[in-house]
Amino acid sequence: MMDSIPSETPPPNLDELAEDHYFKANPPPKDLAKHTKLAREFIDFHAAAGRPLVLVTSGGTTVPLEKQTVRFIDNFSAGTRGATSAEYFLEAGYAVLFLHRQFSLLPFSRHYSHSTDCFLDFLKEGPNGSVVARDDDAAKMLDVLRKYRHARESNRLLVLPFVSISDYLHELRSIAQLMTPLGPRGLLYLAAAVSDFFVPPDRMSEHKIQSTNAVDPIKAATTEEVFDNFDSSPAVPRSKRLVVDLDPVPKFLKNLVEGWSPEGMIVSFKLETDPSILVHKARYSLDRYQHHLVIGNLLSTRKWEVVFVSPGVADRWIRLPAAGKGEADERIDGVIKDEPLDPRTLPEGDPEMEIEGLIIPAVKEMHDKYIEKFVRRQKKE
Ligand code: 9Z3
Repeated sequence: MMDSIPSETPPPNLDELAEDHYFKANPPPKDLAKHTKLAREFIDFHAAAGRPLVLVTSGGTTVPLEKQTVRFIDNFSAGTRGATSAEYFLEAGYAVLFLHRQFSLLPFSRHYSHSTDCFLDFLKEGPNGSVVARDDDAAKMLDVLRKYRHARESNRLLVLPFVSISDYLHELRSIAQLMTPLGPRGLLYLAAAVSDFFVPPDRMSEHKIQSTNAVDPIKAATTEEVFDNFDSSPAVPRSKRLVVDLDPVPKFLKNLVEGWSPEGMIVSFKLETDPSILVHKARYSLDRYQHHLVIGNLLSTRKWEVVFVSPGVADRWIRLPAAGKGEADERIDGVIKDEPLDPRTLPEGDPEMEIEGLIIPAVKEMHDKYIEKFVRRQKKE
């Protein structure tokens, strides 16, 4: 007897399976529904106006060690890149959805927070019991205030917070999907410092991890499970050690490019500390995820230079000019460099210049071309 011919079932898509598993296993942040409602209204408003909209992600993502989180792992990012970029995007005519780590730097208020000064140092007593800006700070504050008011009053800026890595991924997925009506006018600018490792929920303690075994007998008596994440090394008493065993966070950039936001332009950042691998890693990420631009930066020089890595073109370094040099280009002291700067001999720059002031116009130029190409292709079809 002949075997029946099996019906043609497509092979399972491993990226989709990993996505499904991750988002089912890791609970969404409690405000996700509230945030998606705000994001939908904001996106639809700007999509209807035909305005470009950028999702800027910013700040570090925490890795909780306990479900009722007392302790977590964090990273260095204060959100400077994201908050500063958001201001330049607004200046370039974008609406900005700013998805940031709670309490990290925010556009506009960043000029007066997290600095060595307290914001009260910018103020003085004015006439009739009023409070006004100090003379030295007034002009700049007025400028920042006007830009901030304009962004708010024209509904150009929506600010949404996240805390943990799983909050971030849930928010990113939902917002990216909501950006569909923008088509190519949607830009995703992923500057958040995303953790590569996490504790999966099935290995995460519900309660605060104990540093002694004082409660073990109570737990044993009540037959409650005792959380166990300790190394069994006999050299150090078991009760004094905490061994943290982290899984890799699944890479969702491919899902983002192919599924969540297939028409938007996607810009990711690549952070390294070793200059000899930066460009290679950026190119690798681009090849692997097939998105549109990777901006590489080194921890030690990130405020002075970045490298643009995009498909089919040579790497492009963008640097702040040395003080007094005026023109910002790929040149430092007349020497064209296509290698990273030496962090020990960074040039004295103009303190008023920010590298995001060079990055955003360059990204916008690429985005404009991307939109044009998309529209041309659509007309042909
Ligand atoms: C960056 O590389 C950002 O530029 C910084 C900004 C985090 C260095 P600050 O907040 O720092 O201004 O102090 N962000 C992306 C780093 C990242 O996590 N990339 C991931 C990856 O390379 C995900 S796309 O795999």
